[in-house]
Amino acid sequence: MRRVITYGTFDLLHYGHISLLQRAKSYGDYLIVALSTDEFNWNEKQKKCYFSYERRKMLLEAIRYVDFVIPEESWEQKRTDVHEYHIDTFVIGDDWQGKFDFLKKEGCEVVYLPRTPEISTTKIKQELNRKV
Ligand code: C2G
Repeated sequence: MRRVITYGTFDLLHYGHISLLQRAKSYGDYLIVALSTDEFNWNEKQKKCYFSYERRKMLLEAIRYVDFVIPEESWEQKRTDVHEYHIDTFVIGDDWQGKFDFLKKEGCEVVYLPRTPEISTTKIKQELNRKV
């Protein structure tokens, strides 16, 4: 069984996220999503999520491509995650191009996928604010 992992915030879940998850799943049989906790988002990414971790986790678990959701609590956990979960392939959007190549040394394939360019959580929030 080929195991894939990806990481992210996935707030205001949209079709760009789904497309990433669908493509990530195509690299294996089992997809783990390491979901950024509310604390990690705020402390490390200065992101204030609209939905709480539990709500974002519930949404991800409802997606057919997602097999298991774990918390992302630190930047460093990727190295241990790939061993703990016997990961074959790490997948993430190409906005992170090159940032996680160190995982190749852990015996993990690293894949950067093209983002869906026209959609983002920030854009959704901006457009909703304009319509108010
Ligand atoms: N994504 C995408 N297209 C978009 C928006 C997002 O393909 N229009 C992808 C991102 O490239 C990422 C995933 O969907 O692979 C989740 O996006 P975010 O929630 O924005 O994730 P991010 O904040 O980049 O967190 O340790 C890694 C970080 O946790 C990644």
